[in-house]
Amino acid sequence: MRPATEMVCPVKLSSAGYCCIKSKIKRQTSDVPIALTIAGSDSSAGAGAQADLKTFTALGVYGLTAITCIVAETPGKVSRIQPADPEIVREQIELLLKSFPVAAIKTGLLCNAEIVAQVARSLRKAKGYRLVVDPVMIATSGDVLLEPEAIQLYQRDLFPLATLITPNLDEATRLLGHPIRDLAAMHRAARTLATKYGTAVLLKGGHLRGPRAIDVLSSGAYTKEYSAAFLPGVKTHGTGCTYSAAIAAELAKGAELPRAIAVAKKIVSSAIRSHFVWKSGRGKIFALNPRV
Ligand code: PXL
Repeated sequence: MRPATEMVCPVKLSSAGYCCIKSKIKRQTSDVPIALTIAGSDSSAGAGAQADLKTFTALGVYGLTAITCIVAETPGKVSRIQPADPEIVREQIELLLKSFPVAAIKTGLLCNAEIVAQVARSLRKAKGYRLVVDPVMIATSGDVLLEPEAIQLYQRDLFPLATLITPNLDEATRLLGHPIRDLAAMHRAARTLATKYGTAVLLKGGHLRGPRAIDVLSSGAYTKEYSAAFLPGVKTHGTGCTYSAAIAAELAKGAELPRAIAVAKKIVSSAIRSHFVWKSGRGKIFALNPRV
């Protein structure tokens, strides 16, 4: 073997003195789209900011995060929620939006009224992004994740900034004040919410048990259904997060809203179909597998 001192770098040094291997280092600006998630941290990584990042990556989008709270949990059991100081939430969002060309943003769990108000203030100052608001209120496990006072602020401050709002049936029931029991009622509810908030609404019907999981998009101008086979027996955790993150990723790539939702619906169905399952001391643990 030749001694190290005799090794010659095959490419010339740049003016800064760095060895620049042209074939390996790309110097032009990246054209990968960027999406930001403003969400809670789920320690089990099936929901929240972790699910969003996995989904962004699977869809070829570079993901950024602004963490709103830390949730100690496993699928099916929320053990503790620690909200972040609204000031650090503000700093994460404003720093990221000043520094990166963010094309799309999604909000997930915002935890309390102060954080909802702060997120709205920070987003109002920025321009040029498309916003998906997933109004996370209750976990699949039934645990309450959002302070009731925060729901007023969502409606007053955050919904007016949104390109799309993605409530599930429980969240839409909370927003409307009456239950939604079948597909015809879902159509009515989606239209009412779209008119009330002046933005597009994707009402997710996954909790209406039946052979198909049907969602209804209403934009005021049109209504559209998205349908996929309902997959029984998989204890899902994080499907809502994965869905809204996939929509944000497709919007970041420049897709029109109906197309972004169609792609996202396929990703979620595939993530459920190809789920992981492990045996543990407390029974089986399931996790989604977001991939294209
Ligand atoms: O799936 C809703 C959700 C969103 N965000 C975080 C969560 C959960 C559910 O547990 O922990 C951080």
